[in-house]
Amino acid sequence: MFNRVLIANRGEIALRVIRACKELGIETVAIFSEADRGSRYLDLADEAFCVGNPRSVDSYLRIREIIAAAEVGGADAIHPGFGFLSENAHFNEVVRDSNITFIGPSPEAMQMLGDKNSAREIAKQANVPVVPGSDGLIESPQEAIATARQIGFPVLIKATAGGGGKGMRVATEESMLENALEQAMNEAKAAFGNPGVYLEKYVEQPRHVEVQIIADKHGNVVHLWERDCSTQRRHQKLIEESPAPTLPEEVRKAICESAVRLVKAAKYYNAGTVEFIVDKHHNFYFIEVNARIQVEHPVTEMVTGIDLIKQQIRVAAGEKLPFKQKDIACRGVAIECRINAEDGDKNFQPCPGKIEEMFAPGGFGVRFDSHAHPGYSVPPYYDSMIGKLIVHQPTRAEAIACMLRALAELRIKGIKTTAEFHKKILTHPDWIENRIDTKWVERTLL
Ligand code: MV4
Repeated sequence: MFNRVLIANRGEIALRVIRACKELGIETVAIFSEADRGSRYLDLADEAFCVGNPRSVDSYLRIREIIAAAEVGGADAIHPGFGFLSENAHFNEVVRDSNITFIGPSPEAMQMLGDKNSAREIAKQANVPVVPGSDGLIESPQEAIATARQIGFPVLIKATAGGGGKGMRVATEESMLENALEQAMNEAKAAFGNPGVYLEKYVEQPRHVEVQIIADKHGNVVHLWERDCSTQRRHQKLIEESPAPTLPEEVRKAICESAVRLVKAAKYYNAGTVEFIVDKHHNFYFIEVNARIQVEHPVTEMVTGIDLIKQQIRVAAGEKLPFKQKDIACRGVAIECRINAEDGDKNFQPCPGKIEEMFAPGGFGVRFDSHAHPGYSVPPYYDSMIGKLIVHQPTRAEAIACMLRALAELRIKGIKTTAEFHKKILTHPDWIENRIDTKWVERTLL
């Protein structure tokens, strides 16, 4: 096992990883930017290094500075958290070349799955359903037209270097296609340095279902069931829950088994997520793989009773998974609300600033993962998530009631948060009765 882990991240997830390390008896090295200097969670680490100025490019994205902190701090492993460098295959490789263990997949697996077209090819080989579309990258407008005629409109042009909704373009009819293709390729080249695009049939009103997996370095792969993340706005998830409330049992089994097949085919190790979209007939299609731990991992932890961060660290250290698929139960229902420093009444505009007063909810079945505290100043430079409120209850109805109770207890004074917006969602009949899709928030509440 590792002696000392450097956490190449900040905020809530840095705190979450420090906690897991402490329980494993591992020392921790934190990094911080000038904007996070003095943040109280840094005190929980054994050592902390400043890696630069407030803007991410000047601190949390500085590979050389982070490696130097790991070397000076004597870290034998680096946990990347999510965001920042967590899915940067070059960073992953530099860490390996510095004889430090990256707590994540191999750079090769990360590279392969980070390219959405090659991930799609692996899915096909593994007999995992993909959305009908082009056979590989689009080489010409003629090819795009031929493919679109075959699968029918509307179609979606996706950047192979994109992901998470970046670099997508819909074409609803043939006359739009050539322009859309050119724009998509130019955008992809400018944003990602890679103009490659592929085509898919546009699936209307899908739900977003993702399967949590964990794989060790000995070829063992298990799934930890699925999460529904359909409640989102502009590709920013607001609420996640497990299990997915609308999946028939046989579909659920098939989607989870598909995720395991894909991960095995990619020779992937680490925790990871396989994303699918599910149409109204419960057909599911592979979309992409997230080769990192995700924000919403706690809902899976609650229903399975497995600490994903501890397990992720153990597999990175070469340990075998201590459980088999049949040992992984899914008990009850867990829901997570992301608490962001944003104004839900003003187009989710970020609201950085000082938290004057704060009371964190608690009680039976309630978990609040947050680095925020009274007197903490939310800096304006980073993602505005300041906490995650997670509940776990026997049934979905009880989980909703528990979340509303916990949201009412949560008090944050001095800045606006998304807590009020969550109350609107959780009391809406469409949400309660599962009549939603990935565009529901925008259609109904904005
Ligand atoms: C799609 C789709 C419809 N049809 N692909 C958006 C993020 C990226 N992971 C893939 N995304 C989508 N791909 C086809 N062929 C709709 C979306 C999509 C979406 C997916 C998951 C969660 C939220 C979403 C919001 C809008 C669109």
